[in-house]
Amino acid sequence: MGEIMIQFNSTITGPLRHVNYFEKHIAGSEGNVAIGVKRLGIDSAVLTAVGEDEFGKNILMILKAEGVNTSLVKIDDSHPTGIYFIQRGYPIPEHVEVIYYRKDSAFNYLTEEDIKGEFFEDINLFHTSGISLSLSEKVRKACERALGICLDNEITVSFDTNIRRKLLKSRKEAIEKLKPFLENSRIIFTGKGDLEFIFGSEIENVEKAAEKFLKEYCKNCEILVIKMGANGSMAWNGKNWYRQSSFKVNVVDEVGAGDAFDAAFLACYLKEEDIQNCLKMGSVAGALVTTTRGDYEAFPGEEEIHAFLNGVHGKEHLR
Ligand code: KDG
Repeated sequence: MGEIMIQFNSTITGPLRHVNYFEKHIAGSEGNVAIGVKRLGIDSAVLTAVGEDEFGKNILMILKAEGVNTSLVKIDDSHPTGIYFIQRGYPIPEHVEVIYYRKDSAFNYLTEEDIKGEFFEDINLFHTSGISLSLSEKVRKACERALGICLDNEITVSFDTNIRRKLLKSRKEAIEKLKPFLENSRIIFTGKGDLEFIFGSEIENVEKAAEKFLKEYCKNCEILVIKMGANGSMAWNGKNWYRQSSFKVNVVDEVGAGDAFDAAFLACYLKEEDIQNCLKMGSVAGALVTTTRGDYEAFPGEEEIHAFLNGVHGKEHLR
């Protein structure tokens, strides 16, 4: 469950006022996850809303082409599809900035009443993220209703903290809004930056911080995954910590890497593979999607994962 938007990805570096050409993609964290798991053979559906407009049609067209079930997508004739821009290398070189135009978008008007019990029949896992909880009050309540239905039906809830500083003003606000999902999710993905935001201070020992996070906020969590970009990833299953290095690739666009990681990890989890392998697949997918512009385009299927691991980006390129 989450917002899928149109992404206008700058083709050059510099301030947007001087950018004349953009690449158009569809993007949005939870939608990226739905596409990713489907590419790895797991059926998925997205619970979202788009406007009754060309961009909404674009999103539906791509989701359908990817084989993602779109029957739960609400088409809103009063609000537009959300959009955002990616500005590159300015004002911080090597850095991308995400600029949203989504305040009044269709997804923000999704309500509790839109979330029906029957949407959750026959599903094994529900995934959303902190982005959805940071948008409108309406949509946050809709997410909480979805959570309630999942808990009543013993559906595994997976949650990525996905803290977006442009959407959350303070640590207090983040904790308040994320709390129900932190408390009730069985699988939680987070990152060092998100933990720093939640604790309000810099973290030196990620393991210790993660254990504190589990103890203070995540009482039903069975698997905690910490993504650390180029510094690898780690996962805790209640007994042990597992670690995975990241794969070195030429990064073109890092936006979407975390979602690719989640998708590949979840696909492996749903196939009951061991946690170490889930981390490894997450790392491959996370690395691969950074090699092209757009969030999900380079997300691998099984075949591409094997090709990647056997090919030039193999073991010798492990950091
Ligand atoms: O994870 C990638 C997303 O952050 C990006 O596609 C935009 O979903 C997005 C958001 O809300 O920031």
